[in-house]
Amino acid sequence: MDFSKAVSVAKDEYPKTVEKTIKYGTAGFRSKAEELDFVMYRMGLLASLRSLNKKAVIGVVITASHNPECDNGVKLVDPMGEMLAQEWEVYATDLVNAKDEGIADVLKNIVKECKIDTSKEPFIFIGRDTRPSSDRLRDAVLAGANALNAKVKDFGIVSTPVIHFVVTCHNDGGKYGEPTEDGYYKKMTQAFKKLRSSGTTVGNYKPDIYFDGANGVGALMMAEIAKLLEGDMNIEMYNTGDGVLNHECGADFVKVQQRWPNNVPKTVSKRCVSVDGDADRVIYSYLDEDKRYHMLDGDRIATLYAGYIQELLTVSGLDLSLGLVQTAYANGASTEYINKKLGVPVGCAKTGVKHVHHLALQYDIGVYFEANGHGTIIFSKKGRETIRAAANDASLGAKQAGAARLADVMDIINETVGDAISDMLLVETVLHARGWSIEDWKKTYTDLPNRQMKVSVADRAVITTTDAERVCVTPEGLQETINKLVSSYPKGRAFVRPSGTEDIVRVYAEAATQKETDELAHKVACAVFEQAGGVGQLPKLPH
Ligand code: G16
Repeated sequence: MDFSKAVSVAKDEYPKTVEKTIKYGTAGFRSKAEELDFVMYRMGLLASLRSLNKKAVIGVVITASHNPECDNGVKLVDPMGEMLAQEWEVYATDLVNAKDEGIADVLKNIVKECKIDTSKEPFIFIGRDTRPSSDRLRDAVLAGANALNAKVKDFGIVSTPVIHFVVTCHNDGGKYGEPTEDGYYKKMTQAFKKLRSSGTTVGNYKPDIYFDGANGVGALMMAEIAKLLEGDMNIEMYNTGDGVLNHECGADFVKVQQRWPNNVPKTVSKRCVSVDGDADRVIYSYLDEDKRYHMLDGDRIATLYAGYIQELLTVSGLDLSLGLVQTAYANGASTEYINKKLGVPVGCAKTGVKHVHHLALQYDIGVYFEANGHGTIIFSKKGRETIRAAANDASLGAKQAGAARLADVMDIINETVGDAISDMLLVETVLHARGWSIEDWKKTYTDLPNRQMKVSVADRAVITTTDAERVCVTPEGLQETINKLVSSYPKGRAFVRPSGTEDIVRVYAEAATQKETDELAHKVACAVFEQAGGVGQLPKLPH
């Protein structure tokens, strides 16, 4: 393959503008949008080679998800909807950090090491979020694809989960669904309607929600879904695009700030569903009679799902393993509830869907969720086949009905990746099946008070961790300080880790009361600031 065009376009149109080393993070490259043109161009090149390597369509999503509107980023999607394989993250990092004239050598090396047959035509699916910079950065990806003569299908402005879905559907010959945006809406809403055929208002459950679209693509997608669900759900939409993306609204805002999103009416007991900037995360909230804020995050969703699936497995009599995977951010109370009350095995992985997904693969039915609302359910081949066979076996009597419901759950859920809208539809399904209000759901267990903080440091790479990020290895002495602080708070727990999507260090703390939790989080944040090269002002005590 001749890479001279790739080099000349890089030099003339997409020259490298950043000297610092850039790393492939938790979910791809993410930075200020103005620093990313050359990165996107090179990801167009890389996605083309990956497509040849896998002899399949590869997805590219231009988004910085929950980050502020001025940021942007890129996520690469492997053939079966997985995140880009980790060995290719290394190639991505090499390619992005090469000098313009060094691109050809990196590309040649990838071709050689992966024994890529370059005689075929690469094929890429591309999608982007609503950020103003996304259009320009899409052109940069296209230029990279074009330099390697790739065929490209541009899906325009779509959520990240849609690209995961269409890539999977195309590569498996349509078994998973129709590889179009419409096919995505159709598959989920049809299964949803089937599961709720017994009527909309059941017990304490009412089919009314507020939807907080974070002023992003989730609002556009929900507008389509709402049309298809007319009569089944009453969805009132807020933060649909008039305001700034992710600003004082959306899943990350409500989760981290533990506050009701801006612009959404403060109606007591109403379920509010917040999604993030690329609609792959979801968080539920409500206000009680005293207008106190309550949040039901990824941990709550995971426990709701696991309990429901466990029940369906009992009804259907199917012998399939069920397990749940969380990260260090999971609330201690949720882990205890899963272990002790549900009796479902629970594992802990590093932050990032790629890590939790991997661990969930060991079960026939693996539920994985990050507390930030990013997660899904995956089914093994055996799990899928067993469920489908039982769902079609009339001789099973009542057991068949349980299996049929499990089969519908498989159709609602977007197995390819965490998907805010599909996750929401399954939450609504379970609440409906149980006749639960959001307060009923909240009563299942009591969260330990928790707090997240961000600390700016000169170089967040000085923080390294181990044990699924629960223990800090460097800088030396920081973990000892954290241990000492934690030991003086009943039910205390805290950890620190460098973010893989923002230029900050994240701090998480839990303790018996909110006041103590805030104090502990603040003390740990100050320790990070002092021992890991903090910049700017000392972190302030949260209120
Ligand atoms: C991405 C990843 C998530 C991760 C989040 C935060 O989410 O896909 O798995 O939890 O980043 O990562 P970090 O704490 O390293 O910044 P998204 O929704 O921003 O793409």
